[in-house]
Amino acid sequence: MNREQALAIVKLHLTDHRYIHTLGVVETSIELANRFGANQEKAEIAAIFHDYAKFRDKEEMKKVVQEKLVDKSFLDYGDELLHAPCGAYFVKDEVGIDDKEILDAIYYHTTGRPEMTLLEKVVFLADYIEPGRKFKGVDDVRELAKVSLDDAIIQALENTIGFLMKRRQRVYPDTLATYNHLIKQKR
Ligand code: DGI
Ligand code: FE
Ligand code: FE
Ligand code: FE
Repeated sequence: MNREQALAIVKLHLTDHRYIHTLGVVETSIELANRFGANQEKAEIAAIFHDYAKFRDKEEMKKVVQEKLVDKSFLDYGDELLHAPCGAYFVKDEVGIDDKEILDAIYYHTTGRPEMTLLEKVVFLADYIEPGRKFKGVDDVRELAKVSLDDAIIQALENTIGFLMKRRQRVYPDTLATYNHLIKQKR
């Protein structure tokens, strides 16, 4: 599957706004892959499909977690998390991609996980800093991303965890574990 075919598939599943976000994630993933030595072709495909399930029916996704996925913990931390693991499932099942590294980059793009692969880190960070993102603090993360993948991800996680806590939302345990893991590695 080439880039155009992949983009045509994903476009059918997204709003215009989310499709433009996806194009930004693709561009930034390629840039980060080249800067930090990840596989550029895999980064591109993972980025194209990372939000494939963003607009899927929530009940359908909960059913997928219950019936098809090993880790059920996604059900307990807010519906926003579902599109990442379910996206990986649908991209395999419906699009036929079965490269484990690409599927994992989709699966973990929202929460991260300790011991993220280089490809997972690239897509996770690109999702946060692509040019269309306007979050408070995103420019600091963009600056860090010029130098260190891990430092940029630590800052992105700090921002996201703080954002969730300010709103009294639950923080997914692996999001915190990712943060702890990266901090520990620095010392
Ligand atoms: O899908 P995108 O909007 O491009 O970005 P994303 O996949 O990073 O999803 C962002 C959403 O996920 C946002 O509403 C915050 C939420 N989120 C991220 N980490 C966590 C989280 N929600 C919970 N409950 N816990 C988390 O650790
Ligand atoms: Fe997402
Ligand atoms: Fe994200
Ligand atoms: Fe995204």
